[in-house]
Amino acid sequence: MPRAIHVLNGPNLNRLGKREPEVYGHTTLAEIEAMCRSAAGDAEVAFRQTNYEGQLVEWIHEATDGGADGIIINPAGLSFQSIPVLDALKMFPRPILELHISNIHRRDPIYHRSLVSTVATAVIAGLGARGYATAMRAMLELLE
Ligand code: DHK
Repeated sequence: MPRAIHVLNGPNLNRLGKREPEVYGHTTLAEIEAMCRSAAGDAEVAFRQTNYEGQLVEWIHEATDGGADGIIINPAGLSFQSIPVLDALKMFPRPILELHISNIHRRDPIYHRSLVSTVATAVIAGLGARGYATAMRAMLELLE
């Protein structure tokens, strides 16, 4: 059975490409989705983005109930203050890879303490947009 991997993106990531290019680069979210799908091989990929906390929670529930084999999540600004997202991820019993395009630990201290990192299997930060392809390859290895 091909694996099912859900790639979930939080607020403002729909603006990638023109949003603070000095921090996030020029790659758009559509280009990142294409990178994920190509790195996934025959694995099924659900690729989503929302600016709404509740929607992200519901997609995590869907991944939990729908039997996703793994979640790759860039919670963006929700990483640092969303207990609902944290609580939803606590109910997901399979690998979770947290991803940040920028190295959050080299940035303003408001970006240093991610709540999601307390439940993530691993964290990737600072590789730019290509971090998504790295996360996909890592997830496929974790699921072998
Ligand atoms: C994206 C955001 O929107 C910020 O709020 C995060 C993350 C960093 C990123 O690097 O992908 O803190």
